[in-house]
Amino acid sequence: MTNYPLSPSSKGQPSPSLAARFRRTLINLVVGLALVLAGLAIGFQLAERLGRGSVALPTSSVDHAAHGAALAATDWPAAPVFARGNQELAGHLVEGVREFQLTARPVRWSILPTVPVSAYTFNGTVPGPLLRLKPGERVRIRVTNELPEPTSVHWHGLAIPNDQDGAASITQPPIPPGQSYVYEWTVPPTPGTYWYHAHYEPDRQQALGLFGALIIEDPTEQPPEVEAVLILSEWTVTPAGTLPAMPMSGMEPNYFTINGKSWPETERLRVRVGQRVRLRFINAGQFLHPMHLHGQPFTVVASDGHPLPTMARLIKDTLLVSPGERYDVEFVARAPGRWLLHCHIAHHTTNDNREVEGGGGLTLLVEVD
Ligand SMILES: [Cu+2]
Repeated sequence: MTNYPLSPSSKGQPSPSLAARFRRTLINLVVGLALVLAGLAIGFQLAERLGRGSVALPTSSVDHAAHGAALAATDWPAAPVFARGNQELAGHLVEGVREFQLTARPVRWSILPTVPVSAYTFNGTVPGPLLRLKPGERVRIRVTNELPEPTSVHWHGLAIPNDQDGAASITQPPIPPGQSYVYEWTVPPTPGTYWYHAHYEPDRQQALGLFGALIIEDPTEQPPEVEAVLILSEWTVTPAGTLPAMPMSGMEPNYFTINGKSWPETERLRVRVGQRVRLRFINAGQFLHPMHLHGQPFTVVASDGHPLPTMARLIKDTLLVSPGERYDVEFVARAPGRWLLHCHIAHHTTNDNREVEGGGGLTLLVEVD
């Protein structure tokens, strides 16, 4: 084993002169500075290689205590009790580009006349506006953030440029409160069912209602006589207020909504025998929902926006729609009656564990005559 000499002074040798000490300090400073510069250079090169060298992307600073705390914001503006989300937003054509305004803002939203929730909304409703776009058209979507926290918008399922993807802290800085951000892209040539949702802390913001449907129309198709876009989601409503994020244990959601309303406030589908019906399911929540139709099966015609070839089309009466998934199903109304469409996880067809007027939560009536 080698014994290295200790410092000169510990060996009883004379102390170095003032000039020598000054020289050594200077050398130490120069070496230290060189190491810092080398470290910075390597860091920048790495960032460059990862493709994020040019933009400073602030990351989200999460206050974990506030993240999951109940929201009982009684001072938020209240949407009318019977307001409906998922209403088509036409936008304005400006020099060949269709412009839309989406404003993220907090609202007291009624999922039932007696059950208001503290919601984060696009344009004041849950879900936000329905965007129906044409393949190949250019759109410019200004998102204004009136929330008390940052946000961003992801265009789920769309093959668009990476810098328009809306993943906060990954492809763009989060949009700070009080500011706007403009997305602009060309609608891909892939007709089908898509959606948009917040991509800044989606466990909170998406769960609180920041989502909406986005349909790319098919100009070549013969549309069905009846079509419904059905966005599924969940809420946890406690005496202390609305829980924004999924609790870590012990408590599942107690309210379930289709287009922001629980049964019996969900919409009614009115159909005549022989009419073709298309349902576009979008699961904007965090739970699985096996959706079941009474009285007849349906055909699954599209998966995540993409039409299925005839050989791949399943005929089902119960279809599992997982979080983030979309399925388009079609059927020709067979017989008159009051036919239920509901989730087959029975708990999801209750309102706070109670059945009301033959259902609850994810229940919807198809009235055929
Ligand atoms: Cu369910």
